Amino acid sequence: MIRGTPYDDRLLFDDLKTHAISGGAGDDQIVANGFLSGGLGDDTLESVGEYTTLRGGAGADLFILVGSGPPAVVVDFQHGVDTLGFWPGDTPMHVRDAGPVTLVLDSYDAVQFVVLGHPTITADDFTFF
Ligand SMILES: [Ca+2]
Repeated sequence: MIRGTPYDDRLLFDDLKTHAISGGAGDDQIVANGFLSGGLGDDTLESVGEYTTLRGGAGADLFILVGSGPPAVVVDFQHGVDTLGFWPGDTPMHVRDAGPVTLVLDSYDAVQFVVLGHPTITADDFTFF
């Protein structure tokens, strides 16, 4: 487990290995593959690999999916508080399934983004850079 400090940390890993990272307190930026946890603060969690699990924790967190392939899973999205972010050039996505607890966004046949535990997601929950 890689742990951040109580301050604003930038934890960047582009090696595609599976990391377990906790940002701790502060407004952290975590870019990696694996199990990413923002903790307290307004964090940015960016998935760079496959099967990444993103947990923002408390605060207004930004979840970013990069690339394609098996899905990134957001486990604690808070409607009206957190944001789902996309970079230009990301493959167009559409909603495959929007059940009471799960939103699945995919492109073609590949699920890209799974959001668990949301009561409602609207256009205001997305940002496009
Ligand atoms: Ca947080």
